[in-house]
Amino acid sequence: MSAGVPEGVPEFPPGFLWGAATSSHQVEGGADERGRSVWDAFAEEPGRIADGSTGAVACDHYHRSAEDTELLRRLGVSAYRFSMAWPRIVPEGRGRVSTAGLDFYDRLIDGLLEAGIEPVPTLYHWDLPLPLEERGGWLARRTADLFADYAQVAVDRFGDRVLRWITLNEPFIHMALGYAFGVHAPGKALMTGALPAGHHQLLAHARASAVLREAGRRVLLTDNLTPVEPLRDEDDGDRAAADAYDALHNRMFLDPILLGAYPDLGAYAAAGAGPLEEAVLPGDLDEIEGSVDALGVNYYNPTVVAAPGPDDGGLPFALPPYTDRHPGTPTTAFGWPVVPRGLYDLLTGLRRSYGDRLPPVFITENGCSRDDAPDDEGRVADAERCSYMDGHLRALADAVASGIDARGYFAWSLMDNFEWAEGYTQRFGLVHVDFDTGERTPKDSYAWYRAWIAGQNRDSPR
Ligand code: IFM
Repeated sequence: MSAGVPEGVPEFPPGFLWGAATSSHQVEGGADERGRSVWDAFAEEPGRIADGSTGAVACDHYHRSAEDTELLRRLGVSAYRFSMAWPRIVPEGRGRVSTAGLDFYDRLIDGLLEAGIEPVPTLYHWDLPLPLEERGGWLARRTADLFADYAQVAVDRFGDRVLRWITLNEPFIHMALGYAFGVHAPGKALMTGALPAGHHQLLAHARASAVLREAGRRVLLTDNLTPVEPLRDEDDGDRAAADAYDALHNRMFLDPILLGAYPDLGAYAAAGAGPLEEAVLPGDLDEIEGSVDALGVNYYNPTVVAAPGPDDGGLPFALPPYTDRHPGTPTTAFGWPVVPRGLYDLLTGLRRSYGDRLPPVFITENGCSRDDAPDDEGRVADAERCSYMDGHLRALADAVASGIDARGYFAWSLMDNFEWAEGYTQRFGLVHVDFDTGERTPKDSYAWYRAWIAGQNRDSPR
């Protein structure tokens, strides 16, 4: 597919938000002008990041936010999802507030509003202030209260201009990769001992939600969700493993909010699921239930699950390549399967599971990585990304046509950035970033998305 105007663009509901997303640690840089986070310390440990890089400079968005706002304005988006760095606003994680940090987000928000773009901040996208990690991080219940204090600081300062707030980004991925498997910061490999880090994030979300609602703001939690299927439909072991995986990845972070209870994690008992029961205190689930006004959904791919083998560390599942069940499925540079229909399956599956309890949804991330580089004329021809977005947006349109109340879509990402443990080796941007010079080059997908948005109704946001 070329970067021309997409054909037959389906109409989305009036007021649907068209956006792009980033996160603080992945784009901001300006590390000397904020407190240290877990990711600073983690990336400095040899061998943690694929290319040995850090997020100290990243896209230097901290010093180039006006230029990036202009890129968003020219893209034609109606909303921008970014995250606030907790260590930039509250450098030690509690106590002293940084005026310079607040001023930075003031400038960003005001610039966005002047450009006619709704700011949609995420309060926490994995960059925990390092002093809090040294006191237990998300394994410590107290972190939930400190997060609510930080939410109060943010809403006091920005609540007059920001309506929609996302509390946390992808608590499952943060728990699993950061605390269970140790491949993300803070690098702990506790296996099921990580479960309290999930519960404390949900508690933090609920307490911050109460603060934001008290200020009359709307609250989202963004989950990374994946439709799950067994490797072999007829195999009882694979089906049980798929259920166990679904309970952990999806339902552990949805059921408490939408149903007021954790799913059955009995399959994890052999691996030791007890820590979760110990972490959940009376009253916690009452606080968590109903704590969102809308759900943020990050969708990248479906997951195929098989019965575990002896090398699966006592966990009740194994994760074979998606292509073991669906040979020939194309993959991104990351190796993730490209399955646009999975977005439709995911959203309609959520409605089947939660019925009327499913709130409106915003797709808060969707995108693909690719080995992008400018050609001799300086053009970045990323036809696969255009095709990826086209397929996913059409699947989303089908979901909307089937009755799903979807109210926005945010492309991940506005620009290439620090892709966590992969460093700068995985490029997800609509805009190419030269990490030596900081130079931004809009890719073909940027023009493609601009054309797609231009074909849509741009009523004021709901
Ligand atoms: O870059 C990440 C983002 O920080 C969280 N969701 C998935 C993206 C791609 O891996």
